[in-house]
Amino acid sequence: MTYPKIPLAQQVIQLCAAKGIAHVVISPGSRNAPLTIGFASHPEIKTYSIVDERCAAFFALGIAQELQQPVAVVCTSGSALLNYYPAIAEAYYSKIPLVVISADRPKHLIDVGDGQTIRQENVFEKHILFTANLAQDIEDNNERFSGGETIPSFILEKLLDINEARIDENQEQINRAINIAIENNGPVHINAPFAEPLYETQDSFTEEVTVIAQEERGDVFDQEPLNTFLEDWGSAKKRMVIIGVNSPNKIEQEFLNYLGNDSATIVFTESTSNTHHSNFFPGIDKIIAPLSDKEFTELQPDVLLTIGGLIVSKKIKVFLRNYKPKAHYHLGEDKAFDTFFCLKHHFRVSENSFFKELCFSNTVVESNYQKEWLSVKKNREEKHKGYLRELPFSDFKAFETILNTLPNTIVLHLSNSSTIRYIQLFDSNPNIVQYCNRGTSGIDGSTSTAIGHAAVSEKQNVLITGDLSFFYDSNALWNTNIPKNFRIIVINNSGGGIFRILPGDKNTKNFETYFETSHSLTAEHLCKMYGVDYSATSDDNSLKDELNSFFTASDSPKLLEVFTPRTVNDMLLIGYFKHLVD
Ligand SMILES: Cc1ncc(C[n+]2csc(CCOP(=O)(O)OP(=O)(O)O)c2C)c(N)n1
Repeated sequence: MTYPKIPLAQQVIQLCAAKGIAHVVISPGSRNAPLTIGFASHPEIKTYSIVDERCAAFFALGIAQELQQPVAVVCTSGSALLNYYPAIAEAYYSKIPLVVISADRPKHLIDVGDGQTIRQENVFEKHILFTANLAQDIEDNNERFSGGETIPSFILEKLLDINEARIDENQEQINRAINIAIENNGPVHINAPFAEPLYETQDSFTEEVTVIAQEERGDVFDQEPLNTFLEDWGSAKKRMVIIGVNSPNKIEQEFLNYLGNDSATIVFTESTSNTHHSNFFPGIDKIIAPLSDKEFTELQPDVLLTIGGLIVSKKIKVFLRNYKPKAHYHLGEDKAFDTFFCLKHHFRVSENSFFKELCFSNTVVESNYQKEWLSVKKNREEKHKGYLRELPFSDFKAFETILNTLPNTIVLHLSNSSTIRYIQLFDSNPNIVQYCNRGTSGIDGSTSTAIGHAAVSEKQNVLITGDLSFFYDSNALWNTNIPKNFRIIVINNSGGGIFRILPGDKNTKNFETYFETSHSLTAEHLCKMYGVDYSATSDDNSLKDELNSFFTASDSPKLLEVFTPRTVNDMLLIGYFKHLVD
């Protein structure tokens, strides 16, 4: 084994391993050499090398998303670290334990004209759960204190005392950072200053570390809010549940069935909720987009329970802000958002233990709420099928064809923004788990996240992405860890199709230049450069042909580029929403 001599680097590496960090994504640099050398040598840690830090951090996020474990990223000093920011913000809002470790210069070398140096301490302040600004080991600091000269013994003794205290403090800070990432599901930053020499190694760790255990979170119910909830819920004839981003199998099916079989309850689900029941209402926009004021009043719930992470549908947010329920409760162990400005209480407990309490309470009421809206749902389904039967080739049609062809066994990744919105209009296949970076809804890391997820997944992973999102994150393909069975489908509508769909004005001056950013790029050359099999299609029949063999085993990952008509797509979608009420 080859481990760094620098005690602080030894502490960081050993504590990461002891806390179960088994995957570390490293970007190249010199200041981080002590960490790189040690992590790469550690028998319990798998390391990945990715040059672009933005991609590296999203790749790590994908690993953490699949394994539900903390994953670390390691980079050098300077702007390298700032490139982690998009993924840190995504991890912050999507509640993913990302442990960011940056190497830094010693404090006295900051802002004195040294290269590759910025102010790294607390640099992610607004979107980080905790920052451990570590102190440099004094023993290691021959740059400042010895400068090649012998230090008088009385000074050396003092320095060693200070050093002892620093080592303890560093240890406490590293423990705390990793514990917080695990306990609270989110990003943390460990900033570690190292002085030269950076590359000196030894065969084993000599620095002893103390592991501080993280707190186990128990499900503790506050009886009073639970009683209030049961009263609100029990007396409501119109109960609404919305399930946002949620990991598969998190909520026991028994409880989902309980909700699905309650005649007073409507459960709206998004495709990223990964929850299913025949009485649920997937495709929120399909149900509510065409509603009149009178119908909105009929749909307005007495009580609302939200579960899981962020909600994609803008329409439901507008609806519930205008037609507020009497009370909104949120359920889940992580942070709650007051999305509808009427949040009454957040049950910070696991969904399953909450539903156990609910199922034991007798809250059955007579209600037609679900029945009436199920008939609206049925009607919309028929209209949906009729419209798609006649639909010319377009984004919408391509999504239908692709969704009908996806194998049952895959994990599906979706980019922002119209991709995830189109997908929501279709019923999800219950066998297919779906993910999308909805924390910040960025177009900057979808491919990297999907590849990270795929790298540790036993299943085949498929990404469906828009063209801007794909080209934005094309460095994601600069990665030697892409599984051969990984598949990318680029819906290339020659620009940001979402801007034609959003209620902005397409006649705005320079719409195509500054909003849609239309282009004629194709993914072909990138595929050639990165060794990805490439094929393209621009009509429904050839799309079906391509999809026939697209998912079967291959020697390289594959990308299918689907060209759709830029100026027609939006008209067809607008026509769809009109057709739903005709
Ligand atoms: C990093 C970042 N920059 C800008 C945006 C704003 N934005 C949202 S969607 C979008 C266009 C996406 O275009 P594309 O990937 O081609 O998908 P389409 O809308 O055509 O399906 C942009 C620029 C964003 N979400 N994230």
